[in-house]
Amino acid sequence: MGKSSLINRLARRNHLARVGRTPGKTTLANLYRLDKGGYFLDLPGYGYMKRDKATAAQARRLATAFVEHFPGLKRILLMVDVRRGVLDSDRDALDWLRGIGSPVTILVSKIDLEPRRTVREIQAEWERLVSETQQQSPGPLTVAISSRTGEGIDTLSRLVAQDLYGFPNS
Ligand SMILES: Nc1nc2c(ncn2[C@@H]2O[C@H](COP(=O)(O)OP(=O)(O)O)[C@@H](O)[C@H]2O)c(=O)[nH]1
Ligand SMILES: [Mg+2]
Repeated sequence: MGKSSLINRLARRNHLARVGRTPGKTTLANLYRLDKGGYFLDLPGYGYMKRDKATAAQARRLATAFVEHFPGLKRILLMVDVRRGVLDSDRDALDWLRGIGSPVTILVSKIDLEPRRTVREIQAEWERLVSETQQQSPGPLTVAISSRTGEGIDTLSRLVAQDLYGFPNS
């Protein structure tokens, strides 16, 4: 999906998070403590990955435990691959995440792999979907990013700083 690559970009480090050859294989949660305070939590994905049902259910339980009991959760970033479009499992996840009450922002990832127009279309589709039940959300509903080219990383970086420290200082 590109979560580890994004974390390395945000942290300006090359090997902080391990980038996998088989995306979406990690079933562990990774917690990053930020220098200026606060945490960035990397949770495994859901649905489409190549793994058995039991493991998928376990990943979901792990995510649920963190997300529902983490105090002061400022924002949920849901990363989706621009090449995949919107899947049923994405809608399910969105339904679940909405119930948590923190603002949800979709990170449309790997945008270097698609033409600009396709990226805009996919992003608009996500924008519509999220706005259905989240009209008055602080911050953007979607951010298009590429950890390869760096596009969108500053925007996201500022959003995280805004959420955690109240001003975009990173
Ligand atoms: N083209 C492209 N590939 C990416 C991007 N981000 C990650 N990848 C690749 O996708 C694969 C999985 O990346 P990783 O960061 O480990 O994803 P994770 O499993 O979600 O943590 C690796 O081969 C990365 O090089 C991106 O923005 N563009
Ligand atoms: Mg990873």
